[in-house]
Amino acid sequence: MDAQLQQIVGHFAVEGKVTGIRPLGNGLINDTFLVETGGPDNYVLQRINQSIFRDVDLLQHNIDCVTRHIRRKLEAAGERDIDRKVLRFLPEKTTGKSYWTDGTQWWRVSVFIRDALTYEAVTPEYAGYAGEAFGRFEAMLADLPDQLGEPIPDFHNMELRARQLREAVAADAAGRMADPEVKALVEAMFAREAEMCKAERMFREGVLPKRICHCDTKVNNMLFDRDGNILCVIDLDTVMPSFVFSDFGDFLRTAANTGAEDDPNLDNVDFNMEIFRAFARGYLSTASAFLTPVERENLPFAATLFPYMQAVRFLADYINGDTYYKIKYPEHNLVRTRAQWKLYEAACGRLDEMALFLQKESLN
Ligand code: GN1
Ligand code: MG
Repeated sequence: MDAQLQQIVGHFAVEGKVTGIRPLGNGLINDTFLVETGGPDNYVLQRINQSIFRDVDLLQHNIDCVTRHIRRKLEAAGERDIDRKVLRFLPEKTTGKSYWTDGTQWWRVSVFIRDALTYEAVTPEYAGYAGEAFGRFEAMLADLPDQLGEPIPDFHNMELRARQLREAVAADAAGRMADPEVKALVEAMFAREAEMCKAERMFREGVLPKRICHCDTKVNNMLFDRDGNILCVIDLDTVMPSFVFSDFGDFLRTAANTGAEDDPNLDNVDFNMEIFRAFARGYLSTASAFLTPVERENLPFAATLFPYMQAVRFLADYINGDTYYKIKYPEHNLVRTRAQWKLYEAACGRLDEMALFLQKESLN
């Protein structure tokens, strides 16, 4: 067992003797470990990527407010087994804060939720449960009394993401613009830019609200019980005010993709309408109460926006020389870009079908 990690865990009030610490999950940003103990609970230790989350105080403030609020709601609703339905972060022993830092690295510990399963892909049935869960998550946070900040400013702002791509192209820090494929992808992205930035325009016009959203609704950020019900939504780093498109679109970006996010074989990548229908139906069952007509009408747009935004972000990172996402091989961000672009085009081809489905659902 890594002695340094063990010492870091020692700053938190874990119960029981630590018997093992090993890597957990496959997030692209933070480093995550499972801490095994002889006590009643195991724990999750995370090193927060501070080059991305620059204001850890603000980040943890958001997470503390959100978990506290959800816990209260679950208690008020008379839920049982609450510790499996919302994350619980341990206080650091001397400061009482939900993180510990030595000034160069930032760490936090949460209770590992027992008997929970994670998936990289879901069935339509599970997608339906996920839709309900995200609608409920947004509904529960609608009356959050605290003010949340943006741990990554303008995180899902498409105008910003397009600007960052433009800056990456101009700087060409890794000399990758010489590749004609990269150039063609950049051009294809800019040709769709105006259309894909419509949410920001609607927001400025006052016709689209922001609500507190999760903003990283990948399939693997959800914990399921053995029956496929969602226990809990994890990875709360990006919870912040955003358009509902964020949660709707980003879930489908991973769940409705018939291939992997970084699938090297583009024949595997397509937009699965069965997953769309199941997820949308589940989401509407809990979100209909608060969605405005503009939000609802644009849910199909959201399903195209997120593969587009992710393609823009992966390509910008590739052009910048891979400074943001963890990569496993030199072309990884380009391979990811191709797969997300293919998914974007597939989702665009289904826009009418998605709209029709949602219209029919609203009549039911
Ligand atoms: C990152 O941390 P992780 O792997 O759950 C990223 C998301 C991207 C995702 C792509 C803070 O999420 O926005 O959609 O990778 N998170 C951040 O897989 O940038
Ligand atoms: Mg994650």
